[in-house]
Amino acid sequence: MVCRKFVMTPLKIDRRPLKDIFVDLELTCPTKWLNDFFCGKIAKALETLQVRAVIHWEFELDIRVIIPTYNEKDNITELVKQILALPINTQIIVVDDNSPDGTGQIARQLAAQDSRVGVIHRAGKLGLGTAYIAGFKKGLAEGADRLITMDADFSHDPAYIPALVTLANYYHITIGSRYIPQGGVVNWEWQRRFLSWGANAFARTMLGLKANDCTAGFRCYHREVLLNIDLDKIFSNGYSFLVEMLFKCQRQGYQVGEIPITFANRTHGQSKISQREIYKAMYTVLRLAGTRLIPQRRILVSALPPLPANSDSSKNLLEKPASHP
Ligand SMILES: Nc1nc2c(ncn2[C@@H]2O[C@H](COP(=O)(O)OP(=O)(O)O)[C@@H](O)[C@H]2O)c(=O)[nH]1
Ligand SMILES: [Mg+2]
Repeated sequence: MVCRKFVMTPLKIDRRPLKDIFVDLELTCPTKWLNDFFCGKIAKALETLQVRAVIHWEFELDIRVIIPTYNEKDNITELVKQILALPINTQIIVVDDNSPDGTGQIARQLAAQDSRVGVIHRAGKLGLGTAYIAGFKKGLAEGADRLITMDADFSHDPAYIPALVTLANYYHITIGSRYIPQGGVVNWEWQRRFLSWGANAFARTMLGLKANDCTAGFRCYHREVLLNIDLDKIFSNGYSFLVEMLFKCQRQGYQVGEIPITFANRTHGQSKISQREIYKAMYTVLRLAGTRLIPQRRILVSALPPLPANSDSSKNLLEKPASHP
């Protein structure tokens, strides 16, 4: 962990104001705990000298990318490589459900080679929703500030991750969206396009969701969001988890932002979405629609700055990343 700024101002001794002193220190400590400890000790020492100090410190964000996998042996190695090569510092949590094709063993080897990779091995195929929850719990326990979810099959291009994280400075949840201008889908047959579009329209209408792509699995959540949503009370264990999460986040008052992405159909392996998952998702939407009648107890959510209009940062978010085809 890097404590990049250590600023003290204003500085007064015995009520006589000194000139403002700004101290800019580069403190590098391996953990937040050590940082807190040292900064606390310095603050105490200043107090004894009757020096009043305002101390700000800034941490590099701890970003975790959670990748649920089931039979992704042809994708996982390259995906992990591309994520670790991004210009932002990220760690990875692979959640494998004992994939028969050996994805779990490959992930274990990747973790042995690089400490930024972690793996959760589960006994069998327990569903996409519970895989996300397992990844969230591990990431939160390890102190993650931003938790990103994405598919293992390159439908979600890792090159979009920096933009998702930047947009998260202004929103509690950010989504890589297919259904906003400049977003889209390539190489999907019309049936799958229709299914995705229909599921999205159904969920948005029935649940009053404001996001344009409510079924997207490419997301970045603030730590606060996942701490305040009771993950153990999420009903869906499969694909409809994504809709349920978004519904709960919106009801709590969290702000959702979207960046456009081009979603490419997988070239290796097969989709795991089944007819059963589709029926389960429809049931989830209807069940959640019923709960809209029950008033929601609002919690206090953190205030975030508005996205600067027409700034370089907002323009960059809309531009396709260089590595994207
Ligand atoms: N751990 C785990 N991962 C799953 C499960 N079902 C799907 N996945 C993973 O979830 C992601 C999305 O699944 P995918 O089959 O690509 O769905 P599609 O994009 O909707 O066709 C992929 O990375 C899958 O390997 C599951 O039951 N357990
Ligand atoms: Mg996929």
